[in-house]
Amino acid sequence: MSAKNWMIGLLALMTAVGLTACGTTPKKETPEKQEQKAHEEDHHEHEGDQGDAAQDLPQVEMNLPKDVRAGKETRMEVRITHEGKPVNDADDVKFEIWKKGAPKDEHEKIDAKKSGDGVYGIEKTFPEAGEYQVMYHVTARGGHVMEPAETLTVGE
Ligand SMILES: [Cu+2]
Repeated sequence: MSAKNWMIGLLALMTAVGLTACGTTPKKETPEKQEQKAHEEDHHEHEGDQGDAAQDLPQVEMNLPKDVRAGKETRMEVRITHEGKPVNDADDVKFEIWKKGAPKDEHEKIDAKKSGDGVYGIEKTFPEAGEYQVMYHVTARGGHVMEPAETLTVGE
């Protein structure tokens, strides 16, 4: 009985790791698949030493601007909080941006800079109008937070 429960637990953990994993490991210049694997292993370690991780993860709120135009500098920000307070010591905050349908190796990753209390942002000029996907990757307080990309429409 305990062996079976253990298997279920392992499966649940693997699912959780899979959901939070991303292919962003800028320190290594390895092919994408290896990067992904390395990243997943990072997550795995976090899970192990943290126990009830979900409860402790920082909260990230992304507000994409409404009226975005091609060729015009656009500011995008996330606000990070942890246990109700702004997080000003995030280890790594990145934006990942790509034109809808673009392959993974054409995704642009931009490091965000802290610009306010718990606020981190980037400036990006979109070269052409169209539909873009935007997502964030936040590493802070021993956890990694990311969510499925949001669509941003860039006008002429
Ligand atoms: Cu990520």
